[in-house]
Amino acid sequence: MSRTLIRGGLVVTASDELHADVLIEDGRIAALAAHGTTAAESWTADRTVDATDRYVLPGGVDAHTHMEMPFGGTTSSDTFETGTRAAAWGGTTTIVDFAIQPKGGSLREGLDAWHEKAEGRCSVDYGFHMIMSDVNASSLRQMDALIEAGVSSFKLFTAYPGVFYSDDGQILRAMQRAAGNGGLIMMHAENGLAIDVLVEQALARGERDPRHHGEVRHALLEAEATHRVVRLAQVAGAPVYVVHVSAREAVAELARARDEGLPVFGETCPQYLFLSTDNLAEPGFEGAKYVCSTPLRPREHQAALWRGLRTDDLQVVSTDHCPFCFKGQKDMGVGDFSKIPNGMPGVEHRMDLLHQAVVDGHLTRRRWIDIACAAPARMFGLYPRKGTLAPGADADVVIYDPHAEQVISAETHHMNVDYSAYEGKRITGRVETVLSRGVPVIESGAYVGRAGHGVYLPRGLCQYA
Ligand code: DUC
Ligand code: ZN
Ligand code: ZN
Repeated sequence: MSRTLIRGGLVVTASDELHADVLIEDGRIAALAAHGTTAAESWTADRTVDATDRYVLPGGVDAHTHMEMPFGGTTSSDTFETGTRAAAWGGTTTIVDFAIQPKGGSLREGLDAWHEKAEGRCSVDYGFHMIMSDVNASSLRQMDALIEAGVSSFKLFTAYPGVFYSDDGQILRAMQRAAGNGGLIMMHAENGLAIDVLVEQALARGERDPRHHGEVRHALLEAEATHRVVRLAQVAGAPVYVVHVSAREAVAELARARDEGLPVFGETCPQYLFLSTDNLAEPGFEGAKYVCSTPLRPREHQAALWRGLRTDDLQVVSTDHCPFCFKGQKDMGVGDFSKIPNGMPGVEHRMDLLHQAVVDGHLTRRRWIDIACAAPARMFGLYPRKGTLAPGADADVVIYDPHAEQVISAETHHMNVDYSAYEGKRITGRVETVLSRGVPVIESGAYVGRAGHGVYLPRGLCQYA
């Protein structure tokens, strides 16, 4: 039996902060005991990690990534190997990525294809959601088997007509199925049909720069779709989780529904909390670096997102990590913003950016761990194996130095992408050591992990619905 002891740190979970020593046995948390007590002093271990003046955190759970995803005529630039290694550098020890049902194909085919990409390549553990790009009688029935296979959440889109778009009838049917089988429907909520009209009109007027991407994907078209999917879910009697919420009007729709007692949940992402349309309007073609959907909003929207995170109208911060290189991928849209591949890198910096939010006074430490670790684990049926530090949980542990200073840069990041959306941003706090199921992946600022250490996580049902 291997035993590791983490001594002297401040353990922070979603519910507690305590100066405690943590004992790990065979990849799981065996016990916590107050630092300096006879119980903790009596522990012996093969390996002791000194966490004095450090936080001891559960590994981050990023519930929204797109590794090597074919999209917009190209493929996102992080593989499962490079993307999960970058995740580990940033203190994220679980990702939930999106497998895609091929049009005309089955959910199982999509899942098998994503297993093939990920298996044997990941540095940290991974699960899958399923993007339903072809909702029909057969794929609706297959949802039940996917849940049995540990894929308990299904993403549908009101955006991207001709690609991932589902109409209201298809969305209602999927929600009805989820009401019966316990699945969670995740919605990309933007009115894609209306957006396509505005894209065509903008291009006809000669509005071709990246900043127009933000203008045509109007905040009200996010709010309208959010309202619609919330009410469709209410009619179906199903919970719904709205991904990458960026507009204050959309937060208001979620807050209203939650005030009515509906099982409605929302996620936002660091890019909406820290970046804005000012970035989309950067000179030349620079704005393309920030093209993603939902789009960045004017900075006035950020206050509503922070408030939503504090009041629990938004429960989760994930990254929607979907990187495309500036040279060779984003430049497919020079002269036509609608051809810029949609997506931004971020899997490496979520924990740090949210720690900066603690330093800046937007969040408490416990809320940081809630929205980044515990709530995503609960939302997607992984708790308490993931998302907390408690006896029996996987020993996914981050030793975090809250006083270290770092500057984010593409020169030093580990994601396979040639730019950083946060280039030059100063962050207080840094990941020092990361354990995945008790095994060191990052140790004193060096990668010591292994592609293939990460295992597939079959997930249970949403623990909030
Ligand atoms: N939005 C993005 O920006 N990229 C991937 C898919 C999505 O919905
Ligand atoms: Zn989306
Ligand atoms: Zn996404």
